[in-house]
Amino acid sequence: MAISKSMAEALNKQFNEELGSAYLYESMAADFYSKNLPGLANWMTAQATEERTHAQKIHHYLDENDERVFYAALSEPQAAWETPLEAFMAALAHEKYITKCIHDLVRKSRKEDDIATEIFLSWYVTEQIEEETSAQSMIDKLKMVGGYEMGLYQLDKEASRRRE
Ligand code: OFO
Repeated sequence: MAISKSMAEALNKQFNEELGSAYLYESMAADFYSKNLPGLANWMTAQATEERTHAQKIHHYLDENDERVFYAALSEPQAAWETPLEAFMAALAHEKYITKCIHDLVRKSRKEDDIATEIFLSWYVTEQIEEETSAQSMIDKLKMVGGYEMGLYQLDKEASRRRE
């Protein structure tokens, strides 16, 4: 069982993208904490934890294929967003970008007739549907709340219950 060197590199790039996602969501969490929204911060921290598991899965897959990961420099994430709605819209846009990365990887695996990697990536394809849906659902709720502070307080409370 072996994957091509260029597939190993592409997966390594995705490994770093996943860590970059975690970094972005940690930054959003920091912004929410600083604005007294601990529930939304908790949501983002849980999301960041999930992103690290996405990275770990790639790490293991590369290990199993006698390859290794290399850590790349992470670019400085944005530190503040005007409103919670803007932060979640940025999160959704980021997830759409990640979905494209995953789909590109699937196309690459098909081109290389690398069936094992294609099947490995299918988990990510499904996961991305969930990732986009959960960001979209927060956007929908924030739009419903509008500028109503009590609504934001309730939503923050609801978001504090997210564990994974
Ligand atoms: Fe948010 O799915 Fe990984 O990056």
